[in-house]
Amino acid sequence: MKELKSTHFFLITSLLLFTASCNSPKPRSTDKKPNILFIMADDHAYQAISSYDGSLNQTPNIDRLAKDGMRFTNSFCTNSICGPSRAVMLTGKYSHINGHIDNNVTFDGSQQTFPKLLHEAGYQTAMIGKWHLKSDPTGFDYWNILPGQGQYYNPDFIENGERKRILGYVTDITTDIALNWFDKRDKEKPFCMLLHHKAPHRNWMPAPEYLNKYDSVDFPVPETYFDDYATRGEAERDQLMEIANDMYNSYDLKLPPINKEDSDYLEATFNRMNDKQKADWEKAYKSKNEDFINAHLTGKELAVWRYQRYMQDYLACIASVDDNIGRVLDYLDKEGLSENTIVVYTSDQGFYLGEHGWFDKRFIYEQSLRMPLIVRYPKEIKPSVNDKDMVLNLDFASTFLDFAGIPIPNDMQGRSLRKVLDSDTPDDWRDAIYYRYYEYPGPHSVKRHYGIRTQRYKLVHFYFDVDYWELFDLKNDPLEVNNLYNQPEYSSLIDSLKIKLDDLQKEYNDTTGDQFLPMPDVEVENLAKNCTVKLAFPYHKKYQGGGENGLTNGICTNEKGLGNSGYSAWQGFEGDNLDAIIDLGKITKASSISCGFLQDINSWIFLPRKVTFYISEDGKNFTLISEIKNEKEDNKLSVTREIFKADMQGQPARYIKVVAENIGVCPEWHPGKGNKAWLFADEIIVK
Ligand code: SGN
Ligand code: CA
Repeated sequence: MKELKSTHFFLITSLLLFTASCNSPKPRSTDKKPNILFIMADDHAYQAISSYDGSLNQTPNIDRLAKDGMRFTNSFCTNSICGPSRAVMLTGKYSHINGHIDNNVTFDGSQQTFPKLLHEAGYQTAMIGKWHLKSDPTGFDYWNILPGQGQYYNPDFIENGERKRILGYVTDITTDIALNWFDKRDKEKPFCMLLHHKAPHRNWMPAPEYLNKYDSVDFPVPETYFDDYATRGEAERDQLMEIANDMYNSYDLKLPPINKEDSDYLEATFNRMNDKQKADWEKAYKSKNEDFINAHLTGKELAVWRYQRYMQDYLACIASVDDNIGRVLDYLDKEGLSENTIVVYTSDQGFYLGEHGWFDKRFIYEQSLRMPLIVRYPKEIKPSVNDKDMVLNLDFASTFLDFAGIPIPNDMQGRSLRKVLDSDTPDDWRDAIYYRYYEYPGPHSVKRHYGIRTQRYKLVHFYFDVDYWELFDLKNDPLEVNNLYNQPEYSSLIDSLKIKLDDLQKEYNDTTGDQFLPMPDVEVENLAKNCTVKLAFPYHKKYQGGGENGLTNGICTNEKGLGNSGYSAWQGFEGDNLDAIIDLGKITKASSISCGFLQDINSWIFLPRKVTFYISEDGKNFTLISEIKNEKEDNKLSVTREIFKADMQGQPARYIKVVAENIGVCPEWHPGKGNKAWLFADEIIVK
């Protein structure tokens, strides 16, 4: 638009154009459409990129991009967790609009996404690496993705629907696949590639060549590592993401396992290595682990050691990411593609590297809210650091469409960054960002919250099972340890921030904040309530569904809540049948008996193959009263709850036996095929 500003004629024409199609991008019909290479790592903290902060590591290849492009320091996500952030990027819409509020949801791939719009406009589109949205990718000519979180060593990939295991290290393989696709692509068409690395996601397994890279480095311990969360609330105190307390010894810290849970966790990652890989791995950790064991560390020293080990592995994973970005940039140079390709480097969110004592993300605080963002496009972007404009992952979709000359749909909620990238930020650029996090109850137990961040302040409300606010002054308290919300002198500031928050919720249509709350469990009166239960196979201690007599405690899952209820009422059996005898206490003439079962295939939970009900007067001789086969055995419904019910016709009985047959192992078509399947039972109800 710059070249048009000089004459009245052009000014008027451009104004007319502007009013005719408010949201249309600047057409540059003479230009060749730019290619788009959207590189994303998983959980890559900006603290671990040397152009942001060189105190931890060096990332020379990511820095190459930063040197020639625009690097943002105020780039943020709207919901700091993997699946939701990716869904926001694809759709240009907030989680409450695109529906992907947390990692439990299956992405609705039928909705509008920027790859689909680019594809319709003649782009060749490819999605390679971590996807994590559960449904198959849509809008891509080619996709080759990791199932779920993916594995570091010898990962499985699903190539346009076909699953294969590939020998090697995930970051290298992901890059190989990308370069291979570049070679084979139709060179007449512009491309858009989403190149999404798994690394450096938990459990931070470095490549063989980097297993000892940081052994002799002593990383600076963050100032807030021993944060006591004073002035803040339950959410900060009750989270389960402390390096000192919540990491597994073997799985996370690569020490010898100390209990069964620890070794079970490790098995899934270690057992897929081949002999050579296992030998390299054991050799690399052996002597440093021995040193650790002999040192008998406790207390703060142990906490610091755990931080150091975390940093060594996490940063070693990033070393491979950086090398592989170098390979891709070299390829673009060699093929003459660098000039006409927009290269983006980002992460799905930020990550804690010991700040507040934490790993993981989820909170609205700076380290997990802020995403690294570097954009290189020599044709339009001058090398610079943008440390003022607040930009969002919500803006990516509109930005890509704008650069490609495709009209930006009115229902996208982000704004194109094109002018910002041209160092010509619109005067009405946002002065506050809106955030909401939902995944609670859930992994790491970070409570639900929403809030806003302005250039200087952050206002947060934690809700659902708590109700409190926080205010931080980022200028005077950049470490966010001093919650000012309850200090009277801030009350008028708080009022004005609440108005702003309210305005943003209206603007983004997030005005029914409780629509995604998990449904509370319900209480059901019945004859079996509070009766004792004897199980032939124990329930798994992770999913206790009320414990010992949980199947008769009267507490039932809410049918609308299902998997979203946090599994509080479900009792889980891993690979085993539910085989329960309940004692009604006296001979009773009941009319019916029922039990509810869950299917949640993404969590490897399947309905039973069949359920059999028996009755007995003495607890020894049981009579079969009903055998119910699962009519939907072959269904692939992602989440469903079925009640299996038998008619007792008033026959006298004191004991009732319920046997629900676990399908055993995950079926052929399932990503977990061959692994133990879960059976989840709800309440046994006798009426
Ligand atoms: C797994 C990890 C968590 C992580 C979530 C979400 N545990 O559950 O530490 O927070 O994924 O990560 S693990 O034991 O399986 O490694 S996300 O990237 O998908 O959002
Ligand atoms: Ca992530």
